[in-house]
Amino acid sequence: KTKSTVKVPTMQSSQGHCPAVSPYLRGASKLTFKASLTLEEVEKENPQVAKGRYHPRECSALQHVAILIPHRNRERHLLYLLEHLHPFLQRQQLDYGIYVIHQAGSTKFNRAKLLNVGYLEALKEENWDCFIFHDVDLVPENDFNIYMCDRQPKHLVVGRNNTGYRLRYQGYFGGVTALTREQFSKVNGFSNNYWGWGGEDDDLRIRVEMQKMRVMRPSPDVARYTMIFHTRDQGNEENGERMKLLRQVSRMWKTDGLNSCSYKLLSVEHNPLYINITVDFSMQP
Ligand code: UD2
Ligand code: MN
Repeated sequence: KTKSTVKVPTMQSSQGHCPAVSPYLRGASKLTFKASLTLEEVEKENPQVAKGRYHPRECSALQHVAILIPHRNRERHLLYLLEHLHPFLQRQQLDYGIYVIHQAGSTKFNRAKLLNVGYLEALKEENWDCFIFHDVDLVPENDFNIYMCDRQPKHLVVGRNNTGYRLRYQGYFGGVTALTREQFSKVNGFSNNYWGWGGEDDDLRIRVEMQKMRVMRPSPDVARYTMIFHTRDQGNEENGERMKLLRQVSRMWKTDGLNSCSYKLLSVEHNPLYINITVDFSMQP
């Protein structure tokens, strides 16, 4: 008689670190966005996520990653992003938390400042290694686009569906970026002065380059996103000051950023699938 052998899953040791490449990755996936989707359904599909957080049980994650999503009035997009991002991050075996930073009121939207708030508030809960700054409407198409930080700041959106999957321009740094806690603090975070649409992503790239860091990108065949269709939001009109601001970065970066980010914190709520931070900027100059 043959002895039965128990197959030990070598890549899932109970104590050690997770492997460099997760065994659960699938590659390109076809994304669908069901019109009738509800938050309850997404919660049911993610029973292992609690209070916006997850960690793999089978190994200890290589990085602790905070996903920061600036938000106002894009509930539908947020739902689709949560639906796709949770299983995506779990397949990557990450220890992660998803933070949605919500700007209250109707004053001009300030994406960059919201992301600074997200960084500062998330660090009060946990000493995250890595931060992913993530538009609410961009859904990653390939799970080999790894949501971990690297030795250099990383730009994860090489291409998206509505721009033919090509890099928009050389220095493009918008959409989704990954910086370590140290990289982001070294550049003093984002500028707080970009109200309305545009420029804040270029400002961050200039800060990164001034610190002699270099933007890196995953290969174009994996760094692909679907942007859920939208028009320009009310309250996020094009920022006419942005060219002027972009000429002043070298003069401003040290005093405008994380160290000058003032805001009124209205609430921090731990929902099942994300941590919701609501802030009021209306008192700010
Ligand atoms: C581009 C960049 C984005 C940012 C922006 C200029 C890409 C893929 N993205 O996005 O990173 O640099 O230009 O500011 O190139 N938002 C709300 N509610 C609003 C307005 C904005 O939630 O009322 C958030 C949301 O997360 C959204 C993000 O801000 O994804 C960027 O705004 P957008 O999607 O209107 O701008 P878009 O697509 O031109
Ligand atoms: Mn968009």
